Amino acid sequence: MGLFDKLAGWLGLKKKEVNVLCLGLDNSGKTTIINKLKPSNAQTQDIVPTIGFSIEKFKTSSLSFTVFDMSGQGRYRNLWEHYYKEGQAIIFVIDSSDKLRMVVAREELDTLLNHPDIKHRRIPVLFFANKMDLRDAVSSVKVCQLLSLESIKDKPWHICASNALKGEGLQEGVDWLQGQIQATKT
Ligand SMILES: Nc1nc2c(ncn2[C@@H]2O[C@H](COP(=O)(O)OP(=O)(O)OP(=O)(O)O)[C@@H](O)[C@H]2O)c(=O)[nH]1
Ligand SMILES: [Mg+2]
Repeated sequence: MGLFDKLAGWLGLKKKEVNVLCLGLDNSGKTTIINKLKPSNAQTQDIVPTIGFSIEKFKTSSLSFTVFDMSGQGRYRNLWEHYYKEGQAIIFVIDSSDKLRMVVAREELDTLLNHPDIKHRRIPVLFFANKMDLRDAVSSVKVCQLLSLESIKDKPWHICASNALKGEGLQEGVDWLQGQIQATKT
C-alpha cells in the first residue's frame, strides 16, 4: 500500500475494502440482488444466468465491497471453493418459493460451512430469503428451519426476507453485514 493510500485510510477518506462471496442455487436471485445494490446509473436492465462467476463492486457509507457473484448452476458450483480463502463475508441467497430444491440449498450450505477454508473462521454469513413477493414463498422463519440455521453457532449470521426486484430487504441485510465487518479489526 502506498503512502497516499495509507494517509487516505488514516484520514477516513478511503473506504475499507471487503471481498464478499455471493452464493446460492441458480435462479435464487444473486445477480439481481447485487445489481440492485449498485448505484442506479450502474445497474443493468437485463440479467442473465451467470456463467462461471462475475466480479461486481458496490459501496456503502464506510465500505467498498468487491463481490464474487458465483453461478449457482450445478456444473459451476465446484468453482465456489476456489474463492473461499479470499472471502471475508458470505451472502447466501435462497429462492423462498423453490420448496423442492430447499434440500439442495441446505446440502450446499452444509458443504460450504464444513469446508476447511470456512469451517474455523468467524466469517459473517448473510442469508437472503429472496422472492418473498411470490405467492408460494415460505416465510424467512420457515427458511431458517428448513436450512437449520439455528445450528450455526460459530459464525455470526443473519437472515432477511427480500424482494430483489423491488430492492426490498436488501438494505437491512447490507447494514447488518457492514456492522459485522466493522466490528472485526482486520
Ligand atoms: N419474483 C421475483 N423474481 C426474482 C427475484 N429476484 C430475482 N428474481 C428473478 O429470478 C431470476 C433469476 O435471477 P438471477 O439474479 O439471475 O439468479 P442467480 O441466482 O444469479 O442465478 P445464477 O446466475 O444462474 O446462479 C430472474 O428472472 C430474476 O428476475 C425476486 O425477489 N422476486
Ligand atoms: Mg447470477
